[in-house]
Amino acid sequence: MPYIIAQPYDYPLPTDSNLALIIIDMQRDFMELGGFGDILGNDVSRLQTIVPTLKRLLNGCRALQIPIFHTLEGHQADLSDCPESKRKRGKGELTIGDVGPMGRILVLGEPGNSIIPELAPLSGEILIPKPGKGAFYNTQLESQLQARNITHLLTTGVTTEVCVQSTMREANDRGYECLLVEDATESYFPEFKQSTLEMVRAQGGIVGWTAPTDSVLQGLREWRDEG
Ligand code: TIU
Repeated sequence: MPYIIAQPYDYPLPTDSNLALIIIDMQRDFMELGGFGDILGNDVSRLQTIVPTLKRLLNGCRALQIPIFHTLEGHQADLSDCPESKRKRGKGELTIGDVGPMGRILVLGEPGNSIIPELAPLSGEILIPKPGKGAFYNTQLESQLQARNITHLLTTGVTTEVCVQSTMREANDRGYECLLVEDATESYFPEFKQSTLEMVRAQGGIVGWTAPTDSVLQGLREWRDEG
């Protein structure tokens, strides 16, 4: 039985279904000054630290022909999919839909609302725009996973305790086997990242597993060699 060395115990890889890499919201809005993350009052520079590791994981998965999903948090131009509660929240002068240095904040199609160039999707990879924190809410994600018989998700991206954790919890409730890649996710708050890793794998893996990129790539290569 192929597996990834992980916590709280080895993560079994699928034998008659598929696995995907899902990269959550690696978009300029969260990574750069003037975006949504910045206007919420966060130090966006922290998130840059995972880019080389996530790129290595992405390239490794591409080489192994693992399906890749990218998500992008953003709203329709008329904000019809943005609850007033979300728009009102935050402490900056600007809010969702207002014009900032990278265009309208958190609006689909605006310059800031794009995946950072280092991790830009290639053709054949699936981009899921999402209005919420969890990637299953009001999106095509579940039907796209089902169409590919995907049961296992490697989750990565930003921010660990917000969109990444929300997505893992949504996935877990839908029966997906989720592994959070420890050094391919980051938060504006180091203590929240650490707590999230612990929350996910506590109680015998109540939400799923965690493992570093090196362990993930090693397990995936062995799995592909055996398969
Ligand atoms: N604010 C924050 O930490 N995150 C978000 O608003 N979205 C995501 O996590 N993608």
